[in-house]
Amino acid sequence: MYQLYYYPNNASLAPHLLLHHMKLPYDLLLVDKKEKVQKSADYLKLNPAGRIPTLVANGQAIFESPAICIHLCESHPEHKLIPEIGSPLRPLFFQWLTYLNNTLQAELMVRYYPHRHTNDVSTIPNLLSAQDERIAEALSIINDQLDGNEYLLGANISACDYFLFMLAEWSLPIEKNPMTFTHLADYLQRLSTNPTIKAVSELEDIDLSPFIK
Ligand SMILES: N[C@@H](CCC(=O)N[C@@H](CS)C(=O)NCC(=O)O)C(=O)O
Repeated sequence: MYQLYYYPNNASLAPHLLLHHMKLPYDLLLVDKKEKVQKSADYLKLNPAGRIPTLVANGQAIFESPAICIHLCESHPEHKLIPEIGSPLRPLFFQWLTYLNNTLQAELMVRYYPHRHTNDVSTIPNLLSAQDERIAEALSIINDQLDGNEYLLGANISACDYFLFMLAEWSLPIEKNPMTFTHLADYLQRLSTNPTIKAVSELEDIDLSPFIK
């Protein structure tokens, strides 16, 4: 039994998708971000970073969304959401998951929390437009990878695709959003018919209509 501390459409979405895809037993525990519960003393005991998500696996708390995803994939290899050791796709899995988390997600975080990245609020509009360019650059690299590939690693779905779906959803408000890139748009339209993405989006009240061309 797992416990996922989550908030709808937050960084908990990728782990939630994996738990659902693998049909694992889990409790979803809402961290009320509006009430800043992620900064409460009890939550900080689980996750000293005060961020969402946290997964409790066999009584052990784990934070950082990609680490949670890797742990779930490795604990349940029969679901093949991570290539096996020795497969040439395995380093590509780590490459893309890290790129998604360390580049695209990091740029999105600055866009969503711009006030944490400047001492002068008058610069926030400039920060946002610079971020939109940086996000579009990352989306363009991902779009190239999807040219001729059904999924990020090729023919088969992996945890990287669920992670990318989460970040693509967050990127929708920007001008050069994922649906303006040919291969990404085809891919996201395909992903929006994935049974796990449909079910979890319904649970988290995520609108899939922007992904339908
Ligand atoms: N690198 C972390 C980022 C987690 C993160 O920043 N989560 C956001 C929600 S998407 C959050 O908790 N924000 C509330 C806050 O920063 O106070 C991860 O991937 O788990």
